[in-house]
Amino acid sequence: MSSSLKNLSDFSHLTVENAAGFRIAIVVAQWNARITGALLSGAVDKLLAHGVVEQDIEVIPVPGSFELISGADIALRNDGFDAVICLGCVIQGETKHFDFICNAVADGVANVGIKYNKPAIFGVLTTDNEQQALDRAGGKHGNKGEEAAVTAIQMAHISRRF
Ligand code: RBF
Repeated sequence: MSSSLKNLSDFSHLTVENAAGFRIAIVVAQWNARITGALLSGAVDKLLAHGVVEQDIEVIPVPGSFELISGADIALRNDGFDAVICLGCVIQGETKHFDFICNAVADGVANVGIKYNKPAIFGVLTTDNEQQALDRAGGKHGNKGEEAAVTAIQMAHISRRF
């Protein structure tokens, strides 16, 4: 399993350029709020550490991960952001909701990025249980929010360059 080999907060294989001047939207789901709150903290701290100023980070809370799709669309349609980061946590339950939500959000976020020609980052944990999510929200496997922030910075640089 890749997560046992790779810590989500280990960026030693990457060169991350300064991100001063970038405007980043973060859409964050309120389901599993303890976990998505930790993802949000990780993402914001990472953006600040790489030079994004607080005023250039817009946090947009949405009810659940399914709404990350329309939240990302709302963020990018006004052309004010260099990237949108989508943060959520979907935990396997007793019904088929897990599969429907995960597939819809992955496809939806990708399609929003293509629609607006801007980076749309998938920072969504999809786990079997809460402990696996906690392990990836600042626990022993790092923080998916940090990984999403670093990905947003890298993709925003690439987007500006070409
Ligand atoms: N949203 C999440 O972000 N994570 C979840 O684990 C999650 N599980 C759900 C399970 C059920 C049975 C339902 C009905 C909704 C769930 N949602 C979850 C909310 C979903 O993303 C969305 O907000 C609602 O379905 C309304 O569109």
